[in-house]
Amino acid sequence: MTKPSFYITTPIYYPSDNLHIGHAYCTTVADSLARFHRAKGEDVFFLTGSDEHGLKIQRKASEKGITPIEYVDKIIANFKLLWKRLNISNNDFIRTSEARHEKVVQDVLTRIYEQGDIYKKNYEGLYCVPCESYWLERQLVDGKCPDCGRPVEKMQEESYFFKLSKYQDWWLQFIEENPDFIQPASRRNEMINFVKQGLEDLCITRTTFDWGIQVPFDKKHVVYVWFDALLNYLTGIKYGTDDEMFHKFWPASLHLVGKEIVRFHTIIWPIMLKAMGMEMPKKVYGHGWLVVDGDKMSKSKGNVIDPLGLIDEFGADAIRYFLLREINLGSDGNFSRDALISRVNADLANDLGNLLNRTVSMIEKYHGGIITNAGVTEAVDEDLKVLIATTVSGYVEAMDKLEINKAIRDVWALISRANKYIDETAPWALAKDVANTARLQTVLYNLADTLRIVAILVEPFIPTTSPKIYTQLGLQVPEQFLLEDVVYGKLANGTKVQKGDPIYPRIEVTEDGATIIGGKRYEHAPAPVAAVEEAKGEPVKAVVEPIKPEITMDDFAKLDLRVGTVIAAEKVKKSKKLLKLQVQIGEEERTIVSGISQYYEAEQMVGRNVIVIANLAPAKLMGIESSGMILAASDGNGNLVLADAPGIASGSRVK
Ligand code: ME8
Repeated sequence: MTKPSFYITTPIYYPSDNLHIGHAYCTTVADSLARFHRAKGEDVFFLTGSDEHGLKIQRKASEKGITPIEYVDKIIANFKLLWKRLNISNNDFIRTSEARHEKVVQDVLTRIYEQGDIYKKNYEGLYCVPCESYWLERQLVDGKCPDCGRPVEKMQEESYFFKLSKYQDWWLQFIEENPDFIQPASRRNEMINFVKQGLEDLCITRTTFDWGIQVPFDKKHVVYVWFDALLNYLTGIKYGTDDEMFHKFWPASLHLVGKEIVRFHTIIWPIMLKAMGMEMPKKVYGHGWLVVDGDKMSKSKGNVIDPLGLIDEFGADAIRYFLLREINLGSDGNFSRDALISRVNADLANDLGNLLNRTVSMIEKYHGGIITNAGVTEAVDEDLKVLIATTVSGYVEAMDKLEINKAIRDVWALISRANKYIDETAPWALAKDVANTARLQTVLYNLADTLRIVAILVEPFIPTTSPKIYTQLGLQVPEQFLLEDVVYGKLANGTKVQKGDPIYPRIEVTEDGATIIGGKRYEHAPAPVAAVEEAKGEPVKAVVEPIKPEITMDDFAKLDLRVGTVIAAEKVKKSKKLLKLQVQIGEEERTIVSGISQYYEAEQMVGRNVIVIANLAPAKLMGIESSGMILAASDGNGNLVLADAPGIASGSRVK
């Protein structure tokens, strides 16, 4: 029998900057759904990637004096690092700059052009560069882009247009016949109202810049970034090159996107597919936005949260759990450190962590670690077993409806019930009389089997925790956790538990705001890297230190500042702060140890140009001789950003 297939996608993110917690949220949601469908035994394809073309990226790269591909390569290395650290199980990562994608875009464009749905005309319009969108005067809000509120620019070009208007009636009928296509329902109504106002044909080529895919029938033009980007969903499953794979996964089961890009995915994308004669995706879900401490994330406010810093401090599962548990998928949600810490302590350390710890400890203490189902049951056991069965069915139903936090709440109700079962059955009292041995064995079996079931159910949310639970229960970790195993009684008699460390140490918060987790102290929230990147234009508020006493030009001239290129980097063992860098300065290569490890990953450093004090006397740090120092700006709030000189030859003097 062929397995059902499930194809899920995230938006492909712009590599104009590092990703923040909002992007991590969307990808974590998609990952939990992909994992859930794998646990159902389905054949899953989970795609994410990067949307690399367009004027915005071209301008960012030229500001830095590097080519667009050099610019995006670096940022995409960070995307991939983030997904790895967050345990995202995507099956592929599509980059729109790849040849496989260029071919799909050019083929599709040619096909739609040849059938007469694309035409050329002169166009003058108001363009929003950050959104890569043209607007009509009447669509502007206070003269600004209605999507992002930023100023628009007048642009004039000869362009090709895609006949969206021709498909307006078809679209309205399609939406009427497929009421579940756009979710949640509120977004569906918004889209219907938008289309009813009249669809304009879409300008799908540009001549004012060249960072894009060339239009095959008119080489002066590049393809509009959204027309290019949406097609990633076809390239990712080998459209045009592997029919078997393509037909296995198309139509997509779910395009998960943020609410601001529902329009592109539910109007433009279906019409592109219709023009190509293709089947429609089954569902587009527009999730809500994450705000931070009640405030919209913004680089000027300096409240853009870097997920890598959070993962360093709290671990990936804690962040995933918080995002999935705390936020209703269709609504906006709030991120706050305090709420994160309370959630982790209450749900993961207390409820789940203690249940495992108590159960395994008692099995060791009373039965030498051996789990036995002695079959001496009482009424209270029935209660637990019924709850297991109803939890599982409620969980599956909630996950199928994308009510992820409801599914999590259901599992935690089972965990709480199991903790209560310990109090009700009082194993420590049973242990006092050998006549109760069989009953005690049964009680502890029920607890261990509940934990086995919980481990399978939580895997989509906290995937590194489930193997830890299995290992402590003495079970072999399967390659794939399967929902068919979430039935009571599958835990084999004679299994021997292996007590381990607490799966979630409690997070202590000190008076000065530091956290202590598993004996390690974290001074402050790690720097919001994404904020720092852009803070070059809009400074974050700094703690200003007094200026040092005056020096002369001669004093300054003693410093030899050079551009160096980092050619290798690694963390210094046993140090939280230090990275060991190999830096090329002209012909010379030297080792520099730098205290930037809380702000930059070793992988992010390689290939980066830094500014080095080249004539500083060598010093030993953690036993390593460091020859020079690299310059960085630090504001005393825990933000640190390296001074750099992209595109300048190594060895160049800095004056
Ligand atoms: O729009 N809260 O890319 P993008 C929750 N390249 N989610 C957020 C968020 C927040 N504060 N901020 C961003 C693009 N997101 C296009 C997509 S797809 C063919 C092309 C998430 O880098 C959310 O999912 O601007 C949103 O839709 C997406 O990131 C936008 O990412």
